[in-house]
Amino acid sequence: MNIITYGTFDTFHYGHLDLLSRAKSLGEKLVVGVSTDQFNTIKGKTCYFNFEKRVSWINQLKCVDVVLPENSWEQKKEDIKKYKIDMLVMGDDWRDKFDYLPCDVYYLNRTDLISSTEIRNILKKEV
Ligand code: C2G
Repeated sequence: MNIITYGTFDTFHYGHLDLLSRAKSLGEKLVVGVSTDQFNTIKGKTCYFNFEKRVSWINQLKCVDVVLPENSWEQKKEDIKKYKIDMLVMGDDWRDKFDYLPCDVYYLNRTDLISSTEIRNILKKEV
């Protein structure tokens, strides 16, 4: 099974890693779309680290097979076709949001007590 997931992965942390490793365990190949800085602006998200840095972390992960830029909400359908995706996996903060897509969609429990927002706030205080 080919799995896909998407994320910003700012201040990469164990919540992201547990999501990605659980997603990979559901199939043979894991494709990860990393939100570009421009797309994060559309998402209304500000990042502490830029796209190049965030992609570099994901590229180093053993559980990840393909990394691609996420430029828009709409590209998921093309990605699913291009990479012959069987299942989209997301954390359950996205529950029901992607059920319209032409593949299985599976929402995994988010990891508690850790978030990029909290880490960013700590980093900002340190400056
Ligand atoms: N996540 C998690 N546990 C956390 C934090 C995040 O399981 N403590 C999961 C999220 O549910 C998501 C993935 O890790 O599935 C990436 O989280 P973000 O980097 O916050 O991604 P987001 O900004 O939600 O972007 O088109 C989809 C969007 O690009 C998702």
